[in-house]
Formats: sequence, C-alpha cells, structure tokens
Amino acid sequence: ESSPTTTPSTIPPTVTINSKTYPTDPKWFNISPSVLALTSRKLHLQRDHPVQITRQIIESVFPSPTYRTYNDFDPVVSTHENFDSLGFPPDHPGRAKSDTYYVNSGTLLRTHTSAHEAQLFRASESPGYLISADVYRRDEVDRSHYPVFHQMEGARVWDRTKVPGGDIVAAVKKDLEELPGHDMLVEDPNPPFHEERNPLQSGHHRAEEAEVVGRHLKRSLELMVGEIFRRVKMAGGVDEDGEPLKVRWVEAYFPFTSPSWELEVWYQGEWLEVLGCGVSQQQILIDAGVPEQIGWAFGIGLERIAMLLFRIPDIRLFWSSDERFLGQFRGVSDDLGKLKAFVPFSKHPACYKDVSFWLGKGSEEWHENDLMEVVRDECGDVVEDVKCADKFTHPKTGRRSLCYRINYRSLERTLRNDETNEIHARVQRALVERLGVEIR
Ligand code: FA5
Ligand code: MG
Repeated sequence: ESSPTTTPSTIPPTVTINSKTYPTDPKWFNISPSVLALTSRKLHLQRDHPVQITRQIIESVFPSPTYRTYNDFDPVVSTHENFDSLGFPPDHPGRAKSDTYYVNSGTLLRTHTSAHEAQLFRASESPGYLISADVYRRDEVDRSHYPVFHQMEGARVWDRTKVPGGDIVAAVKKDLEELPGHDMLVEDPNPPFHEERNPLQSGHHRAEEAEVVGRHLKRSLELMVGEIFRRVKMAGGVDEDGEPLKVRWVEAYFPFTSPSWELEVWYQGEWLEVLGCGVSQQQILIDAGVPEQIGWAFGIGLERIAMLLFRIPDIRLFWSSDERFLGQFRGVSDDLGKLKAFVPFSKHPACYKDVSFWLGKGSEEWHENDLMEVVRDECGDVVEDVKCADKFTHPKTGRRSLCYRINYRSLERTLRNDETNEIHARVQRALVERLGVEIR
C-alpha cells in the first residue's frame, strides 16, 4: 500500500519548515519542493495582498474583544489535531496520502484551520475567535485550485455556568438581538435538524439551545457575506440594478459539527459555495476541558472570496511577485475605500500538449493527484490546467492507458515553443521516473 508514486525521488532525513526541523518518514513524506517553498509565504499576513485585505474585511465583522484573532499558527500539525480531535473516522478519505501532505505518520501540513479548534477551545481566552492560515491539500490543477490556499475559521461559545441563570437560550437570544439586521434575501428551507444527516446532539443539547445557537451562527455569517458583497459592489463587481443580495443555506456534513450547513451566494448567475459551518460537536469541547460550553464554528476560503472582491481570474496570481499584480492593491490595507477590481494584464497564448502513457506494474493504485504534483514540480506556475483527455484499458492485457492534456500558459510572458517542448519533455521524464509509467 506504500505506493511508490507519491514520493519525490530523494527524501531528506529531516525537513525544516518555518525554522523548525522534523524527522521525515520515507513511507509517509510526500511534500514536494514546490509546496515546501510556499510554507514561508503567509500571504494572509502580507500587507496590501488581496488575501490579507480579504482577511481584514472579514475580521471587521467579528469585533474584538468578543472575537480574538490568531493569524500566525504553524502549518505543521499532528494527525491528532487535524483529524482525530475533530472526530474524523480512521478510514476517512481526507487522511489519504493522495490528498494530504505528510511529514511522517503523525505529522502533516494542516488541511484546514479547524486543526486549531481544540487548542483554542481549551485556551478559552475569549468567547469567540478567528484564525486565518495557509492550508495544504493535494488537488487538481486549474484556475481555481492550488495546493496551498488560505482559510479563516471562526467560532463562538457560551458557557452554561457563566450565563445569567444558566439559561443558554436567553443568553444567545440576547446576543442575537444585539446583532444588526440586514435586507438580503435568505433561502433556508432546511428543518433545524435531520435525524440521520444532521441530528440534534441530544445527549448534550436541548433542541431550543441548538436552534438558537444555529440562528446566531446563521445571522453572523449572513452579516459577514453582506459586508463582503457591500465591498464587492464598491469595487464594481455587482451590477447596480438594485437587486438585493441573495443567499441560501444548504445542509452539509462535517465530522465536527451537527447540524451543519454550507452558505451559498447567488453570483453571476450561479450559486457559489463560500463556507461550511455548524453547531460544534460537544465531544470536542469535552475533550478540550470545557464541557459546560456550547457553540458554533465556521470555515471559509479566503482566495475564493478575494477572487470575487477583486475579480481575480486565476488562483495562481495570488502567488505572483509581479509588480503588475501586487502594485494594484497598494494602500488598500490602510484604506479599504481604495478597493477596486483587478485589471488583468494581457493573456498570453495557451499551448496545449498531450502526454499518453501506460500505467506501470503494481499501479492499480493510480492517484491523479500524483500526476498533478509531478506537473507542478516540473513546471511551477507555467501550467494553467491539466485535464484527463482519454482513458483506455487494453482488452487483452488489461493494461491501462491514460492521456492528459496540459495547458502551458504563463501569467507573465509568452512561452517560446522550444521552451514549452523542453518543459513537456521534462514532465514526461519525471512521470516515468516518479510514477513508473511508460510513455506511449
Ligand atoms: C472545511 O475545510 C471545514 N474545516 C470548514 C468548517 C469549519 C466546517 C468549521 C464546519 C465548522 P471545506 O473543505 O468545505 O470545509 O472548505 C471550506 C471552504 O474552504 C470552502 O467553502 C471553500 O470556500 C474553501 N475551499 C475548499 N477547498 C478549496 C480549494 N481547493 N481552493 C480554494 N478554496 C477552497
Ligand atoms: Mg465543501
């Protein structure tokens, strides 16, 4: 099961990430050099960067001191923090080496900011918190997916032993009434609970308690989305036809919340998922030593919001150090009134090249993400997307053949033909060396 496919050709005995050194395990280590190089970038902390500006806008909706912000947690966490502490079952697919970057069997690059929930519930420094951080997922290659992106996590708790009369419902209701109103259209056809999919945590919560916590959660997040879209409008990204913003709540599933929802926004003719959230699983609070608290949590993708706010067409741009990109956001951190849409620089021509290959022996375990990674390692950001163009199984031998179409297009310059050929040849060599395939 230790597929040879996922590991860079040479594995160093240790790896240093943000000046801490960790022992690697060759059976687990699968962090490619290109991803490792991004662990120090911390775009959410870089002044005038669109990811940082987006964080600032969201933070403005969750006032201090109720919500404390934590923006500099290390990306290296334990499997316990990232998965076990949140109730992920042992066989959850998110744990697979094909989806997650591991340092060794017990250490990985966090896949979400929820990895820090338990530690903050335990610390209990404030009734609410916000975390923003870089997160890492092995994934496909296209204009909206990148192996590193940023999330913001938020949570809010109430303590039964500290609210007046021990009355959680009254306390949350009071906080809910103090939240501002809004005029957006909200579709929420979901019953408060669903017996199988989204049950009340009946051993811990009364229905009225979980319902009012859910209402506080939903209103808080509607206000956040309202603020984001007020800014999108300022930047000229919403037609001025006076239509109010339309959002909807969709039932969702997360191992660490119940009930759970996703919030979607109607934007440019389609529903766009912006965040996941729910009433926190009581077991997390119990394990964190605060069994008397009840609360909610959410997680949102910052690039996805930044792409809306600034009309940024390609997720690779966030990592650009090109002045034509960064220069357009200068001064916005200090004055959000200066926020305006990004003006794309001219698009350079696309160059499509195919690679066809037979899978090697013992490669029943083919993971497309392994190929995506090889392509990123060899080409960096000159690849815009990679798509499977053909699949074929030989009728006699049963051997499998795949064909992928790679779109080479730099954001910064026109690639020369000989240069693209050379990169493509390098990709083919690396696929042979690292994934054991046979080029057709
Ligand atoms: C999570 O990561 C949960 N931790 C969110 C959560 C937190 C739920 C707390 C409940 C309580 P999910 O994988 O759906 O869930 O990601 C959350 C958000 O991150 C998505 O809504 C999306 O905005 C963003 N996101 C997810 N994957 C990507 C990606 N590959 N690229 C960019 N943004 C992404
Ligand atoms: Mg999701």
